[in-house]
Amino acid sequence: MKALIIVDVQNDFVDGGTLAVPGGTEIVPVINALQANGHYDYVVATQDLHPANHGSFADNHEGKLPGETVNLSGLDQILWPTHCVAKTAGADFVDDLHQDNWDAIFPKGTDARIDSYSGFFDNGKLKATGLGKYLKENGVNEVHVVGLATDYCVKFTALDAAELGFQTILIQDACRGVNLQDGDVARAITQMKENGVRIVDTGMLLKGAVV
Ligand code: VGL
Ligand code: ZN
Repeated sequence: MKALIIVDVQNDFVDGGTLAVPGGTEIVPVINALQANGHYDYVVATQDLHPANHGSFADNHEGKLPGETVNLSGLDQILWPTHCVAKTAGADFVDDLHQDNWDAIFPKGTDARIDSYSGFFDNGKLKATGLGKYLKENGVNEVHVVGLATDYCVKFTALDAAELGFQTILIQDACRGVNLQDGDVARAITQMKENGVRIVDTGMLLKGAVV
């Protein structure tokens, strides 16, 4: 069984959002084409969903700016602009993204004291979101990961998927990265490859060239 995991394609991560990932809007039609292909037994999405007082927001640390690092519950935490606050439009999925065929949605980052880049676990791996259990219970053995951002939530989702034993494919052109530091996306791709994640393009999949 194959699942498509759509990571954090939410208004705050695309053009006009508070943490807009460059080119983020461009992946929406690509992901829609992948969903329409009928290739997947399951389509699931993750949703970055923070309380307003979340510890990853620079606004919640006096005198700190986005891009700076603090200690949050014992872990190094990069500070971000306030984003994906629950019950705000920024946390909603992008309107043009087809959502009618989704099987499940997994929220993450809901605890103010801990961030959660991966769709499977929070950053300290204290709690699971339920995504891994859901996929295993449904007999999924292969996952394809797409979404935002390549160098954060997509990367950690793909790494955890591989570690959990799923055959894991990253569909490179259906993702975009933040590139806080030059080369972050390229390094993320290398790290995923080194950990057993296969890197492909949408064109290869739609042609049936990925087996
Ligand atoms: C993300 C930074 C903060 C992501 C989420 O979805 O990649 N990045 N929160
Ligand atoms: Zn976040």
